[in-house]
Amino acid sequence: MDKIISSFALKGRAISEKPFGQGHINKTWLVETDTGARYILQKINNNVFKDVPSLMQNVSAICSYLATQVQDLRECLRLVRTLDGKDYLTDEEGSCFRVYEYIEDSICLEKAESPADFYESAVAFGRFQKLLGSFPADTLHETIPDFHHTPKRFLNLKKAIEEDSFHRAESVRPEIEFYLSLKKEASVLQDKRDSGVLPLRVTHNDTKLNNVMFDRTTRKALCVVDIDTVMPGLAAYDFGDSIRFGASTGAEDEQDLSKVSLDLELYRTYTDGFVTACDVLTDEEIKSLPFGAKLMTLENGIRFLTDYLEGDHYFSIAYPEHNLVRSRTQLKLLQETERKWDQIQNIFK
Ligand code: GN1
Ligand code: MG
Repeated sequence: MDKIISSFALKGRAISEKPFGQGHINKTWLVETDTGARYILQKINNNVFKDVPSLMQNVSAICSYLATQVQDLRECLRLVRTLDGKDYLTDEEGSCFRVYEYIEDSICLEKAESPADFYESAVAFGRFQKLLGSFPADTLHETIPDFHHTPKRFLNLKKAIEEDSFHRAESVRPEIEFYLSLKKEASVLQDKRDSGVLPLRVTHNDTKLNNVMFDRTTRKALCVVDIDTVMPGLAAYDFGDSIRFGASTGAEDEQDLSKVSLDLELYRTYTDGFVTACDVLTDEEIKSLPFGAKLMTLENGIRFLTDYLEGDHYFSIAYPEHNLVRSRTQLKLLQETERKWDQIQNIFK
């Protein structure tokens, strides 16, 4: 680890590194040096991101672009280059590492502690999407092809059920039946995307609350992080994934499903913040937002269940049934969405 850290152009010599954050894909550490400077070191998951050079071209271009748009440097991610001027380092085993400057005096939330926190995150993601409206989209690589192609996510689930390599399908029949019963919903946004009814934008695609850094003192959202999946997509994906994660009253991996429901006050608050900050959305896009929330919940539920059936090779897990637990919270949120659908529609009137 020391050899890796010392290959980057840090201010001072690294004296500590601690695991940081709750991401399910990359490994992340907070590094401190003897000058007091702090950094985020990440090992990029190249099982998920198959083409790291392209990924890092995107990341570097987006960081440079955003740096020209913000007032305060704490409002964008800043890559620290290696001593020989590269955006990332590849070690002898082929693992890839990158370093960002740590955003000082910031905090990361797993759960909104007040509607104001959630509003702030909505403004941050809405602003991010609006700003990237003038980013040259054709220069972006598709870091994970078909990332939000929900019909393909369904096909993956079916394949995992048929192969059943870990003999888990029988024990999760009710979950499988539930998700398969929603198959007809999977193509709704994809069809509108393919036909051009919904415009393609440069979107973040992974808009969990814990992918926003807040100022510790003012609680204002400072900076959107985890930009590995910035790609052309639909506004409804970004809106939807935030609702899925942040408007739930329970954690994504809450085991007690009685604690998991959809908080409509938070839902309304996020909608206000997002639509206000991203004031370029068409009427058709605004109409698509609540369905986006349903679809992102469905898609993540399917992905967690698929990963469980395939032996947990994609998302990090802390215990054997972790992915199954995650797929059950999404299932509960989908039931809640169904039950509250009319009230949700009222938010958009
Ligand atoms: C992953 O890396 P992280 O934890 O921010 C995943 C998202 C899922 C999310 C579920 C590249 O996000 O798509 O919605 O877990 N990222 C990737 O919590 O697959
Ligand atoms: Mg993350």
